[in-house]
Amino acid sequence: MSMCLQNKQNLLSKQIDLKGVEPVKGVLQSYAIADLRIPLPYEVRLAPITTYSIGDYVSRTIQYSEPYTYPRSSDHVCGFEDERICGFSQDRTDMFDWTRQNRLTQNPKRSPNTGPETDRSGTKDGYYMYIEASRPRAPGDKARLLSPLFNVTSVKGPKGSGRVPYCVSFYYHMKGKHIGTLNVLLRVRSIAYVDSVAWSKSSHQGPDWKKALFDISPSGPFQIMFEGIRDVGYEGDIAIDDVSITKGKCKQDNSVANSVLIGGSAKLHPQLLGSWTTFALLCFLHYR
Ligand SMILES: [Ca+2]
Ligand SMILES: [Ca+2]
Repeated sequence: MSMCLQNKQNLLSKQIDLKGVEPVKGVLQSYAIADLRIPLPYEVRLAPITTYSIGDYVSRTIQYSEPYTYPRSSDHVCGFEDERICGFSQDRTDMFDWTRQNRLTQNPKRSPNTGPETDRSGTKDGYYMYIEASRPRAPGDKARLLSPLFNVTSVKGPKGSGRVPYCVSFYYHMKGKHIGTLNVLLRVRSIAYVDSVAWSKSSHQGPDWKKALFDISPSGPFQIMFEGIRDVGYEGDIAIDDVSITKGKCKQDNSVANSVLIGGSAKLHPQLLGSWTTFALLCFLHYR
């Protein structure tokens, strides 16, 4: 088994010694690489070496994601004002991406019958995230936006219950005759991950930003995922803003209006996403 790592600066080739152990199809094998430099992207090529020859390689591009937490652990409100969007990330297994924009960057030819005029704060330069329903989108197309990972494994709930409730709060804008569905999913990570729908809304919800507020009780490290699903037509833009994910049950007056972060500059707090700093590479080995 050999492996090549390549970035623009250099090429690194290593032979992986399986120590006489036959790899088993479908079983995950891991191999740690210590001397990578971040944040360079690398192309990884993995090729089997048999007694006859070197086989075809499989190739993947890997990229380091910087650990990120909200500026203060007390508020956790993301208004998407910083281009790093508070550590949220686009899902790459869906059909399209959420777009970040404000009133100044809106397309002047956009349909007035769908999408918000401004972000939730009502300012021209305030940003929001949205899905654009115009071409080339097709009915059923999905775009997913993932929150940072909340690593709750080491936290004990009240009276040792093991589950810590979290309050999820955000604003949504769903205006238009072709509005599809906005799902909020709870993704709990263990060896694989399990997604469950925690909140869902479909069809036209009026011309204004509306607030969603609900509790979740994740059983382990989790992410919140916003899934926009496009319906049959172009008047179906769905937008979100001011997302807050805080420990503890939701309070009636849990308004994020007073604690919106403008700018959202962040300092690194390694304890929340410490696992992301481990630059381990996992490859499935493909044998013929
Ligand atoms: Ca905003
Ligand atoms: Ca996507």
